[in-house]
Amino acid sequence: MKVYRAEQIRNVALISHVGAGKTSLVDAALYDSGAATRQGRVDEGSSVADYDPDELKRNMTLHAKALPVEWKNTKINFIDTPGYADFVGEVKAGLRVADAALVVVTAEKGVEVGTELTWQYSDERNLPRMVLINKLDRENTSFDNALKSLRDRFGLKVVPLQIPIGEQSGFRGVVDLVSQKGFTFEGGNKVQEVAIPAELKENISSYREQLIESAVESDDAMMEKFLEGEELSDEEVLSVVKKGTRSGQLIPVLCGAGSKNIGVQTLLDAIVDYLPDAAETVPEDAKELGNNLSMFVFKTAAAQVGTISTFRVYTGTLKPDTHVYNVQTKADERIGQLITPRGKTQEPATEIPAGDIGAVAKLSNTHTGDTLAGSKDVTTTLTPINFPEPCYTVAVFPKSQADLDKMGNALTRVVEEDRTLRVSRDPETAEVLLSGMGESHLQITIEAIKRKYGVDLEVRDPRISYRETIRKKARANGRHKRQSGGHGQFGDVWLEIEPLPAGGEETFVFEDKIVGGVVPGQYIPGVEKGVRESLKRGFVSGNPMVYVKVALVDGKYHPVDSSAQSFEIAASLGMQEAVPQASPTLLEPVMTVTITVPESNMGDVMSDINTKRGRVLGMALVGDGMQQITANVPQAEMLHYATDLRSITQGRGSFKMEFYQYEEVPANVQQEIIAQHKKAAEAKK
Ligand SMILES: Nc1nc2c(ncn2[C@@H]2O[C@H](COP(=O)(O)OP(=O)(O)OP(=O)(O)O)[C@@H](O)[C@H]2O)c(=O)[nH]1
Ligand SMILES: [Mg+2]
Repeated sequence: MKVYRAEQIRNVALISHVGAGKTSLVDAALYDSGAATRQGRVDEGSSVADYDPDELKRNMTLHAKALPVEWKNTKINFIDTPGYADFVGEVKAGLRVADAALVVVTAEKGVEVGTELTWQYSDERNLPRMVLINKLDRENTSFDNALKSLRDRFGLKVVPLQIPIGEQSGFRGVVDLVSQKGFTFEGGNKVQEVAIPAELKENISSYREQLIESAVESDDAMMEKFLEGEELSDEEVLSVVKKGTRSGQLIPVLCGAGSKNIGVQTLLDAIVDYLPDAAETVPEDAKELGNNLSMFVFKTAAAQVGTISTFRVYTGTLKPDTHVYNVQTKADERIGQLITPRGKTQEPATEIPAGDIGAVAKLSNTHTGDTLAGSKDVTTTLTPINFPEPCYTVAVFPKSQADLDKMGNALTRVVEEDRTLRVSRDPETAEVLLSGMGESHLQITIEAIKRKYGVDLEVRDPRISYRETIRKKARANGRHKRQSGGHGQFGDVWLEIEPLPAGGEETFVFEDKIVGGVVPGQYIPGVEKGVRESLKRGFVSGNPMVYVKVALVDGKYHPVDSSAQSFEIAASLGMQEAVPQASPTLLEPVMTVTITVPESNMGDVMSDINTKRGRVLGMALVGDGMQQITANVPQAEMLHYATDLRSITQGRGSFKMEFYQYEEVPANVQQEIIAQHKKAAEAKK
């Protein structure tokens, strides 16, 4: 592929609700531009873009990918992204290096939840955008309805740039409202200019008027001309549409059916004509670096040839066989061969200039989100990707010893690739926890770990760290006596136990109340140790006991047979006696949960919290029709909340949570936990 300068490059992220047809569109564009000899098809597994085994298996895009399409002396770097909500990190990564977004909606559904969410992410980056109303070939679709849903949701700045010729099975082309020309696409990648069908003529002038009216908002001189009733030339219209699109005052709407290859070439033309080029859009953080080479890595993925890092160059030019410095990790990285990535059919590149996207293999110390620079003098990093926090956690277990040995490394690697994953170890349960954006995200990660690193992992719900405590005072004796051969063992203690204030600073207090040396001082540490150990093990559920005060009040010793160890055992036996008389009970971690949902979902979210044994603390309006609910909910009920909330709000809701305090578990739930513990303990025997 020839080298394109920034002025000839358009970096366009494709975003949508899941399945709107983004990938099919890229496959058609690759075919139309001559990069592919046949049109790849996601349904047949022949897509150039969706080729990863996990993508093929699920028939959906899982990774952000750069797919350059050469069109009219311009390189359009499409960045295809997943529509499925769990992969929001990939969408954010794709948008991070794009200069514009192409929002795809279907003619069937118009605006969907995924459209709204990805629109919002584009707003976060102030990206100019265009909308494609896709799948216009399908039954029961309507351009007008889809357009209406767009304007209702995103405002009147959303205006058609094209209107369809024919509808549903008769959909065959588009009329371009600027040039007032008609194009039909019938058979493969052929396009034909046609006369505008008579029945559309009337519509066209009113749509064109609407387009111009919105576009002139971005240009005072043109606005004046327009208001005075003067006719604008086609060039003038093109230039104001361009200006309006770049400033975000206008969002042009196009028509198509990607898989049928209708409207794809007119879409490519519009991208070249109206979307900003890479030279216009150098961001402030990159400008500061002057001519120094700087590049931003938005994707890393393990492949057979080693890790492939995909990046956008912001300043300077990257050449093969050079060195770059990783500003984050301070690593010196050797750049070998340069690659122009294009799904499964990558090409070698001679250089990657500013504004373009490229890839290299085998960077050893570079991860997603890192900045690479041509010189060590560069110390500031480019703006990172605004990844969301993980909201779903599982515990992972190796299936065999071999898996155990390789597990740590594999987890570290996937977390470096995918920044919406986190690995941690629960210090209490000693479980390894993997957190991500949802059940599917984690499941796909586990499958990828098996395929790429040969590590077989099993997933379970994380164990909840319960606590035991007591509700009243008790007094009991513990006596350890053994006579075996010569030297015996003897210890005898009386313990008094009582609850400490729950939630207080102190979780355990030991008091030595021995008078008259009935238990000699040298054995007391043994008693305390025995008590502590038994508290650590727990008495009813296998969880540690807290908030208890234990006093050693009386005891006996034997001048020859007693030892610290004998007293340790006696104390432990004493605790076993005392606790059952002291109304032992279970405590569970309760979380403070902050949930943001559309107002219309409030009722359902609150009643769901009730079924989860939660307490709503308050709610507040946070703008844009969203409400924030704060509640305390037991952790045990929140393990699958990401999935529950998604189904209640169709994906519009989000939540955060943090530990609040330990609270007593209701009796019926306690019984279940205790029964489960008994069963597990039996199984171990
Ligand atoms: N009838 C019709 N079907 C289409 C069109 N475009 C795509 N499809 C079908 O819609 C389904 C989803 O297409 P994809 O291209 O994978 O959609 P996507 O937006 O990339 O999906 P995700 O990446 O998973 O979000 C496939 O079955 C396609 O064949 C179209 O223009 N018309
Ligand atoms: Mg896709």
